[in-house]
Amino acid sequence: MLQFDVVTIFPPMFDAVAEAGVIGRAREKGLYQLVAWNPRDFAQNAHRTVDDRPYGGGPGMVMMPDPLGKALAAAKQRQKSAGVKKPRVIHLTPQGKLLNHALVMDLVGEQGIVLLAGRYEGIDERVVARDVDEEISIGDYVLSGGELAAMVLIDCIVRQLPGVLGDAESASQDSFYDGLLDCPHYTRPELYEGQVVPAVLMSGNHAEIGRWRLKQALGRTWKRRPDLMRQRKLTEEEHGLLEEYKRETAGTA
Ligand code: 9WO
Repeated sequence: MLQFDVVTIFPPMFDAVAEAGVIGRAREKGLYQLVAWNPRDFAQNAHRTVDDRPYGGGPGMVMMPDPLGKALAAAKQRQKSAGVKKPRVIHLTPQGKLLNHALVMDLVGEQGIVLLAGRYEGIDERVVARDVDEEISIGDYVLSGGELAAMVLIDCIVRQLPGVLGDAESASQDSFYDGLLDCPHYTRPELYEGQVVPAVLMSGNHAEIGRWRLKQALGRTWKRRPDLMRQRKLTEEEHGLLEEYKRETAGTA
């Protein structure tokens, strides 16, 4: 069972992932465990203070190293008790390495993961130096804290665990699984607000349907994410399908 520990001053935020949808079900099934640690519970004074003014001056506050370090130590101790040899300790920050599907698949192979979610203007860098293995960003924007980023990471890791998704929703069918964006999807009715479903999807010809879906995935990736396209080697067949897509969509928006 994959072990997660999270260090956060807002443990209740993590009830959202622990309870809802396939990720909540996976926890009920015992496919992963998640424990939150609050640095306030390790603070020294009656006010349970975990932040202080930044050395060098300037606005805002910085998370103090001592309560954070003690919460992290408790998290690592729990990982050890759960049988994890060496947990990956990850700090969620816009300064980190950008999360992608390959990094998710790398993390799915871990026995245990400790997530550090900062607040205020950030955490004392000495905690990063001593305790953190890697810094990860979920995108180039600033949040109010690392918690939502930690939950994004938990969600995309857990849904890759064996037994979390059924056959129908299998992760191998996902966008990015094969380095491409997903194809468009349609369901009933056949005519909606004057728009019809592409005829090939109504044909029952599964070879043709497969070709169409791959062509759409290639075309969308080429048009919307040229960065992904440059990373993805195309087979002869895929190259042909992409050329078909370009011919068919030439002159359209
Ligand atoms: C605030 C800020 C303001 C101006 C210019 C740069 C800035 N960076 C930050 C900042 O990193 N604030 C953090 C809030 C402090 C600690 C955690 N917080 C956080 C984490 N915001 N956003 C994230 C995050 C984490 C992972 N991926 C994307 C965003």
